[in-house]
Amino acid sequence: MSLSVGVLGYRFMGRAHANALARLPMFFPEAPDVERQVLIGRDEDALADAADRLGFASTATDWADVVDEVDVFYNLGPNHVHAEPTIAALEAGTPVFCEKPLAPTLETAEEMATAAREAGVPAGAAFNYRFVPAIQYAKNLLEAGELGEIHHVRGRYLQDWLVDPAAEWSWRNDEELAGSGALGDLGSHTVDLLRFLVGNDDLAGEIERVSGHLRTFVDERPTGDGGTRPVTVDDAYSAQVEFANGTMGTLEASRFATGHKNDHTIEVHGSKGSLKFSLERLNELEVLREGNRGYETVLVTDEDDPYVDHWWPPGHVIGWEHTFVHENYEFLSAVDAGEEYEPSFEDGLAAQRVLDAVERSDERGEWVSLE
Ligand code: SOE
Repeated sequence: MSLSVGVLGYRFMGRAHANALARLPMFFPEAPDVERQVLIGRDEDALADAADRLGFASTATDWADVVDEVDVFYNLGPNHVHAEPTIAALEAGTPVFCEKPLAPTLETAEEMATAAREAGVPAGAAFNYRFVPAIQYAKNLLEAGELGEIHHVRGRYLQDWLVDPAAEWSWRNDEELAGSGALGDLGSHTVDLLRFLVGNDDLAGEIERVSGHLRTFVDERPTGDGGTRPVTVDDAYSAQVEFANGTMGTLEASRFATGHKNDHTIEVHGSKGSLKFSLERLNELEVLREGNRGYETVLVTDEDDPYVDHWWPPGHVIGWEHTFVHENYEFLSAVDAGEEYEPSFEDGLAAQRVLDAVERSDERGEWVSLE
């Protein structure tokens, strides 16, 4: 059966997911056939050009005309556009794949998760970094107990695209449109990855309380038409977190980390060993195994490593865009089989709870327990 897909959004994430859909027949022949049926956007000229380049059969300027006409709805729009079309699609019984973070606020994320529960169809949160082979290799090590009791986790996501005060204002700088800045945009990835790696009860469990700090370094930006608009979200955050089983976590993200472009690193320290992952070297995992004096660098590109056999022989490394192919393969396979998909909206909501607690902690200047 071929799945018709309607996609809202055609810029950065639109290209990443359209590229992923186009790769599936060639590299994941067992994936369901997918028809890129309709691309949704507001600017008709830009939309027509994007539909042509991204391989969509048609376009629409109103999502309401689409969400009950396709087999799957992708919401790749800005955060403030996630809820309404997604809930409408779910109420029409259409499975949804929504970019992260789920919503600008915890309250809206709860509404979206409730709609997904009531719809009873797959609702995926597009946390693509779960689908890095090295991350799944790390998860397998952790769940096999190879690192022992987990004492520390550390997640850091550093970019520098806003360090120039002349960098233009965008929706990502606005609390109404985005919800938060680096916290939601980057911190949501880190929180989800830590939940994926050590979130089960045998390891760290869930994050239970946080102490957060948010900072805006530049509070007004040019809008390109000679005007300016205020920045009403964080440029950077840091947080201490405590997991249910006592694991200590240190998290941070910044859009002002000069010299760092897309530097997402995860570290885990256990009683029997440690591991370190860096997105800038995403084919590798550094592992300190029990009894060894130093880390070994594992090149996670063997045929039996996750997803690698779909691509190239050992050592022929993959890239950032391949994580989108993997997540689209898994999501569309779940839709086709009528099965659950993770990360679901429950995972999106769980991440949103942590983001909200970090913001509340920053406001109060004290530790905050998750509700
Ligand atoms: C921010 O610049 C951003 O594009 C995030 O929105 C993405 O989720 C991340 O994967 C890369 O950086």
